[in-house]
Amino acid sequence: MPIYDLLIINGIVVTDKEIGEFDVAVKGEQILAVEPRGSFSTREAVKVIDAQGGYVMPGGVDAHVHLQEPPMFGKGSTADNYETGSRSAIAGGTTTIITFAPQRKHEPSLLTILAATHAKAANNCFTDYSFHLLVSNPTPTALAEFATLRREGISSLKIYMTYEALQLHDAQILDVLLEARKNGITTMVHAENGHVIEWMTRKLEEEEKFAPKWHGTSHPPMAEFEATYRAICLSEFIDTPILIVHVSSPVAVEHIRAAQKKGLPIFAETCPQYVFLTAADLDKPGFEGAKCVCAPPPREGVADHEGIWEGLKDGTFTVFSSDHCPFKYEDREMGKMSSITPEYPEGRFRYIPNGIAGIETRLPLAMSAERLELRRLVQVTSTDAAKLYGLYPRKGALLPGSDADVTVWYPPTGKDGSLAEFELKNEMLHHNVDYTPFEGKKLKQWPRWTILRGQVVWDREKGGLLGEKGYGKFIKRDRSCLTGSRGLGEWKIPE
Ligand code: DUC
Ligand code: ZN
Repeated sequence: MPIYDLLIINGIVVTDKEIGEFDVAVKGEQILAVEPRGSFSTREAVKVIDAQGGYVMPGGVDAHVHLQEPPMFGKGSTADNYETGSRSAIAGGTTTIITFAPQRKHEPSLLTILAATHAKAANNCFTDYSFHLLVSNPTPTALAEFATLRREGISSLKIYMTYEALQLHDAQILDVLLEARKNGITTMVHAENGHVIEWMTRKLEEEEKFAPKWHGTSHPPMAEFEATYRAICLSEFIDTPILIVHVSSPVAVEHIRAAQKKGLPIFAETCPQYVFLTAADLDKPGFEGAKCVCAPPPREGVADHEGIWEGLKDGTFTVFSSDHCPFKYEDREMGKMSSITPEYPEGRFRYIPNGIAGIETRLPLAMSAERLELRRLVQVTSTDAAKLYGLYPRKGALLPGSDADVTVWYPPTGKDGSLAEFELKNEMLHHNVDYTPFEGKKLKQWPRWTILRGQVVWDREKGGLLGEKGYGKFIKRDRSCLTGSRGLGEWKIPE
């Protein structure tokens, strides 16, 4: 009777804390042990993966994913459903995703939304998954449901300071933060000032500026850093943790860093689009710039990217997520081209659905950039996402008893330890989108194998996608293990 169901040997194991020559033993769906190279007998294993010197990491955790959502960010609906989005994740080395269960302004109950989102995901996922509740209508009914959400394994929610369909005013934000605090829920905040964006959009339209590139102008860094600072102040007042999502501007990073230095529980996320795309990508010929319309928009250039990399290196950012929010380019009903009408043949940026695909390219881009020390890369792409959102140590770790979720990368091929470069093309990807905003980027890495709860679900050399739709399951989450109230807020909440 074999002792191990799977052995991963000859790899360089990288976790948030360690890097070294270790072998990984898996029994059933869990990690049994991680021991120095050569510790396990391959004759005692049902299956052996020889990593041949490649990196072996905890499977990616992508905590910012929009799938199968109705129109909310402009005209269109997201192109990926739970099947195609999670399929794409697996092929890019991500084994757990947290998507959004979106409440719209006319909907009173969050529990109804949660049930509807479960129905969309059930039996359709290639990855394990959970949901953040997206709260756009914090009525007394909705707020009273937070306690039940926690019992249902939901320990985070998201709110917006922009988008007409979703925007909360400050008193509503305080309502949400207070209830979140009482229930041990972490609040994610889309921090852009929606009134500034609407004012800018109106001014640009008065000057007949409708092309995609004006989307960037309509979302100035000021709209982001004002809202970021305001969100920090509201969080400090209620004394409860928040995470600022998809930070794009170094000035917003400065506000976050200063708040963290004060000891406030302010967490932050950034995404590949803010280190790999720039405003020039919005200014491509014709309507092409629409392919990179997302919010906040890609910023001016290298100096902005450097400010974001610095925050990733020094720990200001807790997570590096994709904000996968895919819209097809050519689709005139639901995609980017839905903003083109006979009256506006070159489109109208105000109606271009905001969002880009990136669930599959997040880890390969991060690995290929070689900008982050590898333990730090594991932290921001897996371990700290799991910690922040109450999945650790089941996810984001290679500890005995953790789920055996593993990504194995290619070993160096060159004599000097280098890797061959190749060009990213949309045809390599597994999403349901007709383009990638990162087309043509030079990559050096791609996951060789992805393993989810002990099963090889991606083998790039032999069969590609091996996982089955429906193997991915809902994971109940606990409260965050990174956040906690300092109990030092200006305003003490009556018990
Ligand atoms: N930004 C995007 O680009 N898409 C979805 C939502 C968001 O905030
Ligand atoms: Zn957002």
